[in-house]
Amino acid sequence: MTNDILKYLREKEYISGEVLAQKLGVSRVAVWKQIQKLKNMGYRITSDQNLGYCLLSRPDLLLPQEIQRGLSTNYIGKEIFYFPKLKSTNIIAKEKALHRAEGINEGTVIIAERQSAGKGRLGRKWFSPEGGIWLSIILYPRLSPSYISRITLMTAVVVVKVIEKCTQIKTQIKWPNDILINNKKVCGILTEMSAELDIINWVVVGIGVNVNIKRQEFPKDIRERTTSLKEVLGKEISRVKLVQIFLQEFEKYYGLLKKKESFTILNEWKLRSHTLGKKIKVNIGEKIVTGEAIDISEEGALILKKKDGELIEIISGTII
Ligand code: BT5
Repeated sequence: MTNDILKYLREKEYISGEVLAQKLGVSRVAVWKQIQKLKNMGYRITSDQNLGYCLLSRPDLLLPQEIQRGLSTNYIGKEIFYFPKLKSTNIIAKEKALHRAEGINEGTVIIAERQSAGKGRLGRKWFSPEGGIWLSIILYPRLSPSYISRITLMTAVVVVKVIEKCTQIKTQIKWPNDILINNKKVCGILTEMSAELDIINWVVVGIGVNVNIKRQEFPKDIRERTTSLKEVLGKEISRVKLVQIFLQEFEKYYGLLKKKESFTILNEWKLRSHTLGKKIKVNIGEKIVTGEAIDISEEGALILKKKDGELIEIISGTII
């Protein structure tokens, strides 16, 4: 019912409790209760004895009704599960992805104001206080598991485009999953999947963007390597808007990927690469390899030219 009340509150400057009750077919007390609920969520609503209720401002919370208002996607974000706090949106998304048969559709989004156990790759921690965007999208692509790296690259391209669109800030992509501003990390992507030999069961794409977070809030051990949009811009920006544009762009690029048109995505990735052309060291688990990053393969692997001229393809690793 809160959604309906919000709709009416937005339509007029003032609307009386009586009219609202009539429109919704409930009692005035029920309307009052819903108004209190909205206030508790952060909506500022005044009430005038003669005129009724008036919506003064909306909170910058990532509430589904705010994100979905004016969202022009066909399926990404049509269903949003919202949590003021949870362990990790990827964990919940993975649990939900198992329930496809029970109506968890492709494009379902899990979003949280903060995470108590945000995850990075390889068991690393992801710091996720209030003010960031921590979200995961559930996908069921009919693609081979070899597409997984391309999904991460595609998401990186989408994030870069969205940040540019919303803030005009120039960003770069550090292979495979970091978005940087002036060499500092502003966003990380965590793609997880379950697959059979040649078919993906589900994919969960998690993104974490430091939006309205103050520099001093970051833990000391990562502060020097980390930034937020607020720090770079010197002001806060609307996270709801950013999420809306992200979901729209994501649907567009994911559509290309599903049609196996990776070419555009790879080209856009290369244009914004922080990695290509650089001499780097990559930790690939069992060893560290050194060389020049010369290209990205069609599958999304990093192509490294070693000192002796040998070319190697790295599917997954961490640049150190
Ligand atoms: C990543 O891992 O960069 C993937 C991060 C994905 C986070 C999202 S949030 C929504 C969804 N739900 C989750 O639980 N996770 C996803 P990796 O490349 O392993 O980088 C992790 C490293 O980044 C850490 O070891 C820190 O050094 C650094 N780090 C941690 N928190 C950070 C932050 N908020 N901003 C920038 N760097 C951070």
